[in-house]
Amino acid sequence: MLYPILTPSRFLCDLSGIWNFKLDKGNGFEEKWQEKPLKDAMTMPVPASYNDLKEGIDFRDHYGWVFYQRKISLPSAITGERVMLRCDAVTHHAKVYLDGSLICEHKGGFLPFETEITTMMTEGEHLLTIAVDNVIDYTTLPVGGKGDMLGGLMGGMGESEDRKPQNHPNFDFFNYCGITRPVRIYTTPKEYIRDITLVSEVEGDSADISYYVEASCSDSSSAVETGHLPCTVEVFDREGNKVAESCGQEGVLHIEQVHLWQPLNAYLYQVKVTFGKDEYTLPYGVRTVRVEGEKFLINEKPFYFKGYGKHEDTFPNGRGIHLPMNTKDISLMKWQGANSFRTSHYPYSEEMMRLCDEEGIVVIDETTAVGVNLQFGGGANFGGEKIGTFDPEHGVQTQEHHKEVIRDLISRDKNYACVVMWSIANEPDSASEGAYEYFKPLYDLARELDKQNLPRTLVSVQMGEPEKDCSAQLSDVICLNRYYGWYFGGPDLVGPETALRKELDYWKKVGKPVLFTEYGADTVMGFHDTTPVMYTEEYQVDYYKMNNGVFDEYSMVVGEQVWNFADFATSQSLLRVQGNKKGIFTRDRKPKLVAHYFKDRWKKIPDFGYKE
Ligand code: BDP
Repeated sequence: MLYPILTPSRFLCDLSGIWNFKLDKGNGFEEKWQEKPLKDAMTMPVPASYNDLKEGIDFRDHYGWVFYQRKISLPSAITGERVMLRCDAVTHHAKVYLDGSLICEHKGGFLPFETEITTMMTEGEHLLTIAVDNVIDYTTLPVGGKGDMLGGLMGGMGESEDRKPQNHPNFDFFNYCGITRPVRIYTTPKEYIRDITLVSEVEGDSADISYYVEASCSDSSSAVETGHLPCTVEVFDREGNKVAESCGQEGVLHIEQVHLWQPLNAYLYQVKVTFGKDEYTLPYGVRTVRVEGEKFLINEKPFYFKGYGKHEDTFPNGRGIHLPMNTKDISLMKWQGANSFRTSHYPYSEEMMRLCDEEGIVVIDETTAVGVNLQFGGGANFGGEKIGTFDPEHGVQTQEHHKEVIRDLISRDKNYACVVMWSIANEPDSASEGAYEYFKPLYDLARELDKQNLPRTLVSVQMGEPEKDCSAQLSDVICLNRYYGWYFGGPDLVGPETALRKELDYWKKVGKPVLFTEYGADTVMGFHDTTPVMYTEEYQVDYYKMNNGVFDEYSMVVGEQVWNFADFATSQSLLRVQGNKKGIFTRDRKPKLVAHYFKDRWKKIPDFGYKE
């Protein structure tokens, strides 16, 4: 799916601003709120998560639907064009109405969807309503549990009769929701470019970019393929010189003396596609990625990942897009010598992906599959009874939706040079019965859809026995979330060090690259002690020194992504002090002691060839 941009053939209008808003306590659809202006509405900015924007726990933890509404109209200058309404992310489930009629529905809170509104946008004003549901359960991604994820014995008590219905995230981040990314109207000519796919091969100092342009007519629901209009593709370098050109909807663009997109040294070409009257320009970096033995190769050189697991999490935006913070985060990463992050635990905004392409930040792109693991909360997710995550009757029912998410993610992000690996899931129950059968088709699907054949992984949880983890068979890179010295063994660091070595001895035999995608210790900024006790800034430093020391002993460890870049909001629990405090930076991006330790370490570790 193409990112919406303004071009000589495309008009673009951003509907960001203050909308009308109302919480639905259960009667919204019955009273048909979508048909008329909302009564007693409150104001609400779009885009943003709504939860932290008004006061009171009932507002913050609202369960179910909310309604957003505004009027829209179009300038007569665009009459005759195809008009699209695009929502970049609505968390988690959206029903979109125009003048009271349902025009589209979408499940999943972190990927874009769009619908054509050409014929409905007649002269004058129209009422746009977006109803948004935040309910998560065993059919959604992320997964909602039936008990408290961190609560252990509390699991299963969540549904007691005297509690009103509420979400029980089976994951450790606040269930922020609403219209979290821009809503836009854009136009195209009637015959238009539907999608562009680019795949690079590099040979010596030249590159061949294979391209595929999908184009279609808009006036039929069957979207007829059109081969009759002229299609040209031109590539321009940074200075605006044309360096390659081709005709037809499919072909190869040859670039001599190619400038490669490199981590922390990005180079983007502009690929301009013209199809009939339609024109679209895509920034594009040429680079190659592959795994060979224990190595992760970018442009054929062994890369070492230094960086983070992150969140889209700021105050008071919640998960709402925050362009200045994205820029600041990348600046802080560069200050420290970091080169990469994982989009834990959902796809990030397209604006962030484009920024990473520009800035040369390497990205592991993760789906929304977090919480596919019913062993959390002591496994007591079903009225106190343990059930298998993939139990056909009582387990998660997410596989079909998971496929949709993989399809939409790859369709959205396939052309970004910054994306070097697909993460199919975070901490699923991948060592349990049924896991292989659940995941094998998902890995196959990713391979089939991604013409670049990027490596695929799943990020594995410490609870499972490594020997049984299906990621050993399925993943191209072994990604480990490990908490030796925190959840496992802390405050002792000696026993956990031995245990970590023992586990790495096992992975060494598997013969694939190993990447630490999470390790960390909660640390409250300002807590200090001469004896480094848990939660102090000193303990966090010692914890990382121990772990990093072990990583350095193993040649197959190709990177360290710390958990987490910054402190972040999550559900309340006895283990969380006003949020998860594993940040290397605080939520407002002030460095903890350990940020300086990592700066020192990462500045000394080269991006390429660290363990040679
Ligand atoms: C891992 C999860 C991550 C949590 C982290 C933690 O992948 O989302 O926030 O642990 O406990 O299990 O801090």
